[in-house]
Amino acid sequence: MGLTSTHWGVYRIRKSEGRLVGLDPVEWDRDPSPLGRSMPEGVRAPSRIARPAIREGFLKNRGASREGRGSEPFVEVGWDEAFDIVAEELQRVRRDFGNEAIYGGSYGWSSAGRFHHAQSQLNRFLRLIGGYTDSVDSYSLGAARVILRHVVAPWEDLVLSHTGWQTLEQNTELFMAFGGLPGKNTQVNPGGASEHIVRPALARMAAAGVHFVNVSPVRADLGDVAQAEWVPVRPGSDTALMLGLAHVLVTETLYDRDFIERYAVGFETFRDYLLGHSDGIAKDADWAAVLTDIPAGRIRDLARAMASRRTMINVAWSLQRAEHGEQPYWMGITLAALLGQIGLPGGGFGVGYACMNSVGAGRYPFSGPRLPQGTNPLASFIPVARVADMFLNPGQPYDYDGKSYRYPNIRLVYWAGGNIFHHHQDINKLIRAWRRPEVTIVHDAFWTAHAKFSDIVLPATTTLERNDIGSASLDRFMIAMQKAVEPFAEARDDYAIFSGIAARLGLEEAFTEGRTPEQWLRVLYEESRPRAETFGIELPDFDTFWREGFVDLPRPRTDSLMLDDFRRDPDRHPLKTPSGRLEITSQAIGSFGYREIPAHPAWQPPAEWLGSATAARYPLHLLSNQPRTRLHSQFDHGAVSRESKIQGREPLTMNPADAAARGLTPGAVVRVYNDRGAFLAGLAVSDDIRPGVAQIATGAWYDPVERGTVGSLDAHGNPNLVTQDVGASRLSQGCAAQSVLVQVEGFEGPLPPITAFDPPPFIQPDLSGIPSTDRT
Ligand SMILES: Nc1nc2c(c(=O)[nH]1)N[C@H]1C(S)=C(S)[C@@H](COP(=O)(O)OP(=O)(O)OC[C@H]3O[C@@H](n4cnc5c(=O)[nH]c(N)nc54)[C@H](O)[C@@H]3O)O[C@H]1N2
Ligand SMILES: Nc1nc2c(c(=O)[nH]1)N[C@H]1C(S)=C(S)[C@@H](COP(=O)(O)OP(=O)(O)OC[C@H]3O[C@@H](n4cnc5c(=O)[nH]c(N)nc54)[C@H](O)[C@@H]3O)O[C@H]1N2
Ligand SMILES: [Mo]
Repeated sequence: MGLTSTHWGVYRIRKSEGRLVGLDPVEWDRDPSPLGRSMPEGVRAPSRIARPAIREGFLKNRGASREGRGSEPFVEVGWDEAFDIVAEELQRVRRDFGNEAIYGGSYGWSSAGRFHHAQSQLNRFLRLIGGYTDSVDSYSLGAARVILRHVVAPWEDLVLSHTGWQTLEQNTELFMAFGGLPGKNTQVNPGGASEHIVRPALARMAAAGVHFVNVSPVRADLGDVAQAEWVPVRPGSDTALMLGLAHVLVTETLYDRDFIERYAVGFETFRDYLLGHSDGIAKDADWAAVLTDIPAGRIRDLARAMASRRTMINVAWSLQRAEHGEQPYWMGITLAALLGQIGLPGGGFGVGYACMNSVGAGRYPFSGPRLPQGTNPLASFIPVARVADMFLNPGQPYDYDGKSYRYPNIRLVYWAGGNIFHHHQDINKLIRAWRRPEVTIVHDAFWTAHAKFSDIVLPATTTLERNDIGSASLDRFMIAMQKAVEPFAEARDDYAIFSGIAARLGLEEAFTEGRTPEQWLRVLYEESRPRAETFGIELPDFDTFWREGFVDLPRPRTDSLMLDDFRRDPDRHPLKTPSGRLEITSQAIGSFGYREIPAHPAWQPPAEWLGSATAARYPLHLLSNQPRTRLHSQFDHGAVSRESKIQGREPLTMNPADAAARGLTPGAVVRVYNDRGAFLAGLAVSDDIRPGVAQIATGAWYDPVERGTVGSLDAHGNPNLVTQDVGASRLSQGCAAQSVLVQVEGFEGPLPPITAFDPPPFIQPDLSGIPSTDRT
């Protein structure tokens, strides 16, 4: 049977009488993800977009009607009419305002498969028509990406060179996991996770006697290692904890002075801060204990243990998705520098173990087939998480990484492969911002909130409805992805959609290069063979690959060892920092003059955390982490996600004491709120979450009780109703979703129904052309 590849794994397609009935994990995957179970039924769900649809007001009055976004019904139209309108709007905006007025930053994970990758197709199309305003960085790693390149190395270099799990198993004695090592997150990998390696690796390490310390408000973040030690830190206080640890290392001279001297710059300035010489406050264990809720004695013991063992310090990405999110990364690396084990097997630091499957895979960083996207002729960009600010403040200045920029004036927004009404913070602010552009266009397979808030909605196929090639960096297999079912209703591939629009603009040949999708697959695959050869990998020809269904790529003979060449000879292998060394103090960052991020790592209290004045009114810190039951918002309507809901709502977990203090019982529907917004959730209680903290996964589809309305209650549990839309700092402008305080109360009154998975209302609905079996 043929294979398909998703961000959460590779599956064999099981059919019965021509119908897709199941996706079975491949035999080589020892820890397959259950998420595949959501797909066979999920791709034929009522929330599929059947045909092109245009918001009623837009059809009549175009941009003048944009207040109607999210509330007005849609009119279904034919593809020709849709293409005409899209082409007309693109031409108008380009002519009147220039290409800069098109926002194509289109953040989102799309689907696996290298050719039918929605965002790559969009980039290729928009670059061909003269460019667009783009986005840089990511929601995943906004703060980390910027700080890492200043103080150690570009994130891309680090992530590809993480020390392999096998080396950790053989050498690490103590694994300090800030944010834990949550198995749930290792289900996925962008572009494909053909073999799940992390949980088996953790089991081997535990068996080998590695001691794991889970520094997290949530015990389950290291739930795969039964004997892991739990340090239930206050959310947002990890930098204070790390400073407390560093204080012990420095004052008890447990740190590696030779390492610091040879490999780092700026230690003295930092030491003066740490010891309180520069500001009168010693960042000692007692100081840290007050901020973190971790007793001083325990902090001292941990520091001494770290200094006496081969220690790996890993910092989960969640820690930097916060106000001052740069700090735990900078400070984590500083702590590793003090231990002096960077570049040694099993020691040093990690910046993403267990955040995804591939980190630490120890494989060749081989670049497989990729769609050529061209280059954007325009330089216009924003840091991705500033998107609502861009819409709200055209022409206004903002800072980013030491420079000052102005927000462009966006007239047309084009999205393919993302869901901003899932991923962006402060949805009520987003709704106001989203009313600013004149036109919003989206391709998706499903009626997500993003689609419901758009003017022009074009139905895309899903992975299972087309052939493609699965190939992700550091992943073990290349996969011949086989079409499993016919496209739903009138859905088309993103490629076909852009080809149709390009034809209206006289650019069809330039966009398609005269190729069918199948011809593209062959060309992209063949183009990747010489790249493979540079790693000594011999790929079979395309026909053999397609016939056999996959290529098992060889592993390098030895695991990679992060920064070992730098350790061997820092003069011959300097870092890409200004000094060529680890920058414990960064002159560059100091020169930017940002008050909130001085020249060395420092504790900067966030505006929202349990230590701030706001906690008097909103006494719970809300963690919105990655979901176990889906990838972000994808297949929230699928079986695995829906089985986890409580009274149809996303589960919110609280400590039993916090629930009891509010008179709340498990299974109840609760209202979670702050000054920014409110959502409903289903209550779960657990001793495995520290008091003062509530946790809800991201990804429940936004379900406003009053459609299209700022301030509406969300019936379903999207945490971005309450999160803050502020930059981590002016340095990175990264997303700060984790810094948020809320209150939780029982929900009284009639429960609003869940309508998130229903299509929007249509006028003149004409479903006659759609086979009734596709509608179930
Ligand atoms: N509060 C809070 N918010 C967060 C986070 C958090 O931790 N807390 N995490 C953030 C992070 S790290 C991320 S990465 C983002 C994720 O945010 P997104 O990447 O926007 O989330 P997805 O749900 O993966 O959205 C992908 C969309 O693409 C569609 N799609 C899939 N395949 C195709 C295709 O072939 N063609 C087209 N046209 N569409 C397709 C899917 O149906 C889906 O609607 O969320 C961010 N938001
Ligand atoms: N199943 C599944 N896996 C995924 C994804 C998904 O949607 N579904 N998304 C993928 C993506 S796009 C990304 S970017 C990665 C993200 O990887 P991460 O950002 O690391 O993932 P999260 O689950 O948000 O956070 C990990 C844990 O950190 C803890 N945490 C939160 N705040 C703090 C804090 O202040 N201090 C400490 N010490 N701990 C804290 C939370 O309890 C949380 O469970 O995950 C990827 N993996
Ligand atoms: Mo992410």
